[in-house]
Amino acid sequence: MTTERQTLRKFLLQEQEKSGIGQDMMLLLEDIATSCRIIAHQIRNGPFLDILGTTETSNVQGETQKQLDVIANDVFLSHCSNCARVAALVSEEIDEVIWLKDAPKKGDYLVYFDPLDGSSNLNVNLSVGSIFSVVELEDDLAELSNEAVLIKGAKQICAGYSLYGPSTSLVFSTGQGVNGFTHKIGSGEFLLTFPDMKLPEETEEFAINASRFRSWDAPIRRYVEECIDGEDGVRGKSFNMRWTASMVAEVHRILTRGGVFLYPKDSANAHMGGKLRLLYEANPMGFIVEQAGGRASTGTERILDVQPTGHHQRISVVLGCKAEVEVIESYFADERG
Ligand code: AHM
Ligand code: MG
Repeated sequence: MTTERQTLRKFLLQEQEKSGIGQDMMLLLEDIATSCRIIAHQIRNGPFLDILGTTETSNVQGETQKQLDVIANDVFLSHCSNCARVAALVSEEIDEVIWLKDAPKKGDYLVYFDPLDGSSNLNVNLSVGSIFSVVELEDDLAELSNEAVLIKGAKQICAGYSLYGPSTSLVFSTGQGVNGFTHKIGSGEFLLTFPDMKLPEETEEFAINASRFRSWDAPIRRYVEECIDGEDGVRGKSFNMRWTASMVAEVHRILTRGGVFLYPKDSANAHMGGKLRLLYEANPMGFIVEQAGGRASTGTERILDVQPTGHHQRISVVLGCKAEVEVIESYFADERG
């Protein structure tokens, strides 16, 4: 027996009545959903189209680009440019801010995105995702500058991700909780399958790349060692561990069954500020996690309160179940004395 599920369009129309999300945001979200459907299709057919390999080029981060990184970026750029209210786009794959308007006005949108996160998973047929974030300009802009897009995550009006796993999920928040949709193959539609996603307060599962152990700061070592000590240690309970090398897959798992995800700044990546990018990875995921009742921190402060200093800035990330993130923050506080 199949249950009749709400379509994305119907959900957005209801949201428009309930919480007043505007017509432009609806159109933008539908264009993002279209982008994700196209990217999912390309990934699924990647081996036949011979597009799972790398390109000759590097992105601004100095990372080799996969062919699908470039394809996904082009799809996001063309579809997000449809909405007349979008003033600028910031992509992980493009060095400069892309301005679509000469004289952006108060209320125009800035859209930040990582078109294909975790793309090292492509050749091994594991999950990857796309991440997006939207803020509104607070004033008319007198001139176009990179500084104009350096807006705190707390100002996001919408954020979300698409997970290209066994099925394609679209999860987003416009500031009224978090809802998850699944693309129904053959129908062209995203249907509401995970309404009002919520994180439990506590967890016994953590996710971290443990091969970086020797580079971690003391609070992170302490936290992981205490988890591994299990029932005999100070935490007094057994912990499970997962690492998918795809932040979107980690966050989706945490939204589904709880957990905590850590990609901290450590002695090996400190010169860059960490690994994950603030504007199109940490901020949108932080917004989603908070909207689902969790917490997102650098270890020492709320991610959404960090004033960005660069549009490709990296940052330390600890996010997930509230009580567990607070434990980690308390270890950083102990370290500061
Ligand atoms: P990317 O944007 O270049 O794909 O990098 C981000 C990804 C995250 O999805 C994931 O959590 C992390 O990098 C994995 O890093 P590692 O290679 O240390 O496992
Ligand atoms: Mg990424």
